[in-house]
Amino acid sequence: KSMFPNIFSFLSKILYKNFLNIIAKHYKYCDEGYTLFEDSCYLFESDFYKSWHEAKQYCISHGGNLASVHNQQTVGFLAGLVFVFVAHTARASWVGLNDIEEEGNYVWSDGSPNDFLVTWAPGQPDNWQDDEDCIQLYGADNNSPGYFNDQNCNTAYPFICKKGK
Ligand SMILES: [Ca+2]
Ligand SMILES: [Ca+2]
Repeated sequence: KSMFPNIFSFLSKILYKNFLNIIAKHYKYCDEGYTLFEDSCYLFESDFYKSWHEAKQYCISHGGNLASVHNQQTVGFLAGLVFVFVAHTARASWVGLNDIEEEGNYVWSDGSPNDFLVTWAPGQPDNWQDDEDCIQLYGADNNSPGYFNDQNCNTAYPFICKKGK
């Protein structure tokens, strides 16, 4: 038998593998359960609720962090259709914003810059009873869905994780 068909088969396998690698690099999808928005993947966890710190640990253990937000489009994404129809929750959900270290100095738990002024719900942040340092995004069960509120970090709520695609 001629050796050429074997060589051709060998080369085409290499080419095909390279081709798949190139495709995979250009069209990398989010992990299962995550939803792509802009260049990040978001997980809306509402099957179980966690305190802010536990939620943050959960997100970190899955390769991300609690969600940071850097533009209003992302707020719209988080608060809008996906929030209601993918997460199946109308409840407020933890994001990464907090002023645990210093009262009134809000930072994102993923270390990203605080370059976006979140739209606080009316009367928020109020640091109620001097004990609200973790931030949540209000859902549809609130008068101000899509707006932010400071809440007691130990309270269990749904939460939103974010990681790269
Ligand atoms: Ca506070
Ligand atoms: Ca509050």
